[in-house]
Amino acid sequence: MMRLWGRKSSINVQKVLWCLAELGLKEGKDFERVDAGLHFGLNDTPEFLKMNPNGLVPTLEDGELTLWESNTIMRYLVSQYDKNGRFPKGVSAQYNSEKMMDWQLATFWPPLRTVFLGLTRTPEKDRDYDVIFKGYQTTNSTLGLLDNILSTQDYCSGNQFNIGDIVVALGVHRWVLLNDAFPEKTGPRSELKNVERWLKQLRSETHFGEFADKELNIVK
Ligand SMILES: N[C@@H](CCC(=O)N[C@@H](CS)C(=O)NCC(=O)O)C(=O)O
Repeated sequence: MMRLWGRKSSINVQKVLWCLAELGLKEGKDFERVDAGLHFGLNDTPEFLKMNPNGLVPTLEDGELTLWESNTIMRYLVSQYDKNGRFPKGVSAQYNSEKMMDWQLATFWPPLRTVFLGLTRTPEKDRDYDVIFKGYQTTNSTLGLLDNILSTQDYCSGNQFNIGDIVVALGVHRWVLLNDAFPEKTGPRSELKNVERWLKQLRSETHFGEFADKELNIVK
């Protein structure tokens, strides 16, 4: 059986779990999941490092294949397991989604990751609040671009839901939670009507609500 390594509180594991759910693959029946990372440990053992030398989750084992990098794992799952056409096919659908996945990794997430790590993983005495504030405000501007995209199409990946929406939505959800929990440290959060509409739509049409954090996981 396919095996996924990773704790449910990891945003990168959440991406994979949400994708599996959209594909109709069930934990315990179609794949098993092993809690790993943070207080669960395991990800620094020699056995784990043989599978993933980065010592990070998620890591997926499927038969002979071992994969790491959440976005790659999702691409693999869709290519192998989308038997019912949950995700759109065709060059333009695929690459409009790929574009958003690369944008999430390279542009959108890095400044927000600094905010997330600063506020939830760093002891108060070591925090750089200037960097945290700037990271959050940079993300506000970056998400203005997403809001514009969503003013002319239903999903960030195009007019159909795709895995690009999964990776971006989980990050946007953290952007909301960080401001809710630490408004005075992040500064104001931009009002983005189209982004709000899209998140609402994902909650009602997809498995988003099952995997997104209910609240920030704070470990310091
Ligand atoms: N680029 C990697 C990043 C993986 C990553 O940073 N994983 C974090 C959790 S989100 C991790 O394993 N942290 C160590 C831990 O949980 O112990 C991916 O997308 O899979």
